[in-house]
Amino acid sequence: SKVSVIGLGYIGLPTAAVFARQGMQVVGVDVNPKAVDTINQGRIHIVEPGLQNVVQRAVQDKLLRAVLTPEPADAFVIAVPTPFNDDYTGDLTYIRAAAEALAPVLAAGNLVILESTSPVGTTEQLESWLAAARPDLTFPSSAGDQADVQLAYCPERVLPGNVMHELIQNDRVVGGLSPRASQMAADLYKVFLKGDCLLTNARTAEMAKLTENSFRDVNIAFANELSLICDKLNINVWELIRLANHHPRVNILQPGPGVGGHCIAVDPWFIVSSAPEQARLIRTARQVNDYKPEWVYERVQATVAALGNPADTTIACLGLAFKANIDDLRESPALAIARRIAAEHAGTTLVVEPNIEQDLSPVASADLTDLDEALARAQVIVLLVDHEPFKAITRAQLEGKQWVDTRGLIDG
Ligand code: SAJ
Repeated sequence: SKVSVIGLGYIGLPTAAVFARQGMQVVGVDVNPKAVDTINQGRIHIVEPGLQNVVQRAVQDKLLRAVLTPEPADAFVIAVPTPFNDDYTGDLTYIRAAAEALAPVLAAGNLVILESTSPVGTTEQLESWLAAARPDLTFPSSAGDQADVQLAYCPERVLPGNVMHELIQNDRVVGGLSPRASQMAADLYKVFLKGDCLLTNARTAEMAKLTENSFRDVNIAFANELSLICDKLNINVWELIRLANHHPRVNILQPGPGVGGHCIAVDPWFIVSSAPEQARLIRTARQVNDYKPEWVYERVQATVAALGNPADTTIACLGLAFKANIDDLRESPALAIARRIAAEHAGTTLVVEPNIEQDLSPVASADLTDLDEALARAQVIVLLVDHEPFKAITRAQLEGKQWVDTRGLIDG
């Protein structure tokens, strides 16, 4: 049977590739002609360890090809972005566009799976868009198990940087709009999945994805709030957390410069906007995490001011990515802090990001340089990301310098 994956990004492309690796015919669909061309040449347009080989092999074996518009298939997997609007509701533009593109090629017997992280109710919304475009077909909300086209919501849970492993090994929540849809979706994932498929309905599956990321956000907020409290009370937060975590039922996460990435900093808002009165803790956690970059910036400013001569002070920002050992800058608090420093600091700002090889610094008016040069030139070091090379920095190298350590690399 043939599967079509719509949206060939961080999730869609690896998913298409692992279906093809199992010998399935896979057609990937993306609106970006450059991505389509790159994939058809057996190459990839995103950074993810282990993906390149699998894509290359699948294209060579003629199991995977990419196209710009959908063609008929047995199953469709939608993995397009869901950004959020100014009012924190989910922006379903891309899902709607995918639905409108795929509706003309839908046929009786098809399964449509939504993987994009979405507000609760989106799979039902997707069904109504498809049903409006195809009045000749029946759908689960009216025809249940007997519907011509079945729909399910199946969130991905993979960790960027470890996608090729987690895609196969992680358990998956599979939520159909009918019991038959859940079963069909589970059968499809079993083609490559070693983890279990846990069957439920679509709304619960949608909420499960949002819940997992909100759980992490709330826990990181707890650590970030502790870092502010400890600063005020003159306690080393890293030591404090280490000690508290010796309790058999306590497991506090690590404070940082804030929460970045396109998932954890976004998904909790989908819960808050659909239940604003009830989601008080989840909203507050978002606010605590969103405030952290501001707090770090103020620390840097105070540190520079204390030295007395801002115009002659060089600041080095270490790390721009949203977390360790990746190149992803989306929603990165480190990038936001570095940009603000570069824009407002009267002296020189240097930035170091070992995972980005480019001549142009993503921070305007700051020089992208290497670690040794930054340590040699700067009087103030701002540690923003716990990249592997930064872990080797010693206190001796910081002799005579000031530093603001958001990740506990020196202070921890
Ligand atoms: N962070 C901290 N302190 C910590 C842990 C993380 O400050 O102790 C920060 C990171 O530096 C980063 C942010 O949180 O800025 C998020 O990083 P992350 O590693 O927690 O998560 P992501 O965004 O890379 O991936 C998450 C994962 N979700 C969970 O762990 C519940 C992943 O499994 C999801 O598939 C992914 O979101 C997604 O796509 O939704």
